[in-house]
Amino acid sequence: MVMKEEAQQVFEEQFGYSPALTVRAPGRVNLIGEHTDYNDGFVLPCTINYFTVICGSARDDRIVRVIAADCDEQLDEFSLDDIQHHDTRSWPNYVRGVIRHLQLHGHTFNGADLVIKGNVPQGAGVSSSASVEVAVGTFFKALYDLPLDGKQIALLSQEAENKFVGCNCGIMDQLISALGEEGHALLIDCRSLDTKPVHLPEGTAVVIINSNFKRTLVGSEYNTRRQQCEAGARFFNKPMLRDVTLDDFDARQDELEPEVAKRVRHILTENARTLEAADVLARGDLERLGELMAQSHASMRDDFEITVPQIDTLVDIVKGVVGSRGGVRMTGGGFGGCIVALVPEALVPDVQKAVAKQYEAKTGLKETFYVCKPIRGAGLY
Ligand code: GAF
Repeated sequence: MVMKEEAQQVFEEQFGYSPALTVRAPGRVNLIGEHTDYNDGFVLPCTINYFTVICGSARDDRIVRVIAADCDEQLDEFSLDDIQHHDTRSWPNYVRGVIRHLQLHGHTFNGADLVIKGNVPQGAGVSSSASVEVAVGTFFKALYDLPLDGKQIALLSQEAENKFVGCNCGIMDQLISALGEEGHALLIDCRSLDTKPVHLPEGTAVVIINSNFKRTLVGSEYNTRRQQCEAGARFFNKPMLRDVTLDDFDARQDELEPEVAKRVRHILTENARTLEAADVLARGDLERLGELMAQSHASMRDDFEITVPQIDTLVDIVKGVVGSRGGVRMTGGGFGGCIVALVPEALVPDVQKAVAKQYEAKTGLKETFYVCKPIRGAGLY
């Protein structure tokens, strides 16, 4: 049974009637452009064929009932007139937060019954939470015909994550989940929110490998990195690091606090790499893309300091197989999680074999291996 039918079956069993509609929103993997989004910079993510499904129906009162099919079918029930932060469970806040922020933006609607189900790996840095948020926004838009486009749903979802859930993320994850295109990555200008689809070359596989290194530091370290980037922009007297050039940096880097200087260098060089990566990917130049991804990884390891040894080991193993025929780097917020590789499809079995043979032996951890395809962004399912 596919996920849509599984979600619908849970709905019928729990609520005793059939859902009116079903939506889905994908997770994502970022090909390059890490931690640049909250600096108003550039990112190049693509959606993955792992997603969150929501099926449900409107109610004629003010009650919302939500069942999380993957969390032992836990029920969260609340009134639209009193949406509070849930203090003992985390998943309800992604739903409550988006609904609250829809209200704060003036959208009016009645309650709903819904079931949420998903297969985006959780806690791996492939945006399972953003896909839930965007699915909730897309569901209420479809159910109540709300005047919202994908960009607005993404912005609302990010606002909910920042202000209701309490995580200070940028816009990348929600925007790609809402606007992704089948077979394409999306170059996103995180200042203007302009997007440009970049077709993935035929015969190229998007491989994601979860290191299964538990990400524990990610919340606090993410906020520290943000503060250091803000300090860097203030030093140059600019609104954002987007406004600082590499020439500005070269001229004054010695005056900066050394750790801040490294963070700034990562952001400035990563923005340049991301723009070039979009061009070379569009031309199908996997060799140059591979160089840029290697530089990005080194910059995350040495300047932004967000990789861990297990991730570096995984990247080295894959690079050893792929050589100049593709690219590999850590992806996502950092401190564990996943690596991403863009490689010719014919190389995938060799990559998988090398990782299976070497990663556990070197680190004591067993990887999880995914071969993904970019699917269209959030919508009716
Ligand atoms: C997390 C955040 F949610 C994104 O906004 C982005 O900053 C990313 O880390 C790092 O590139 O996924």
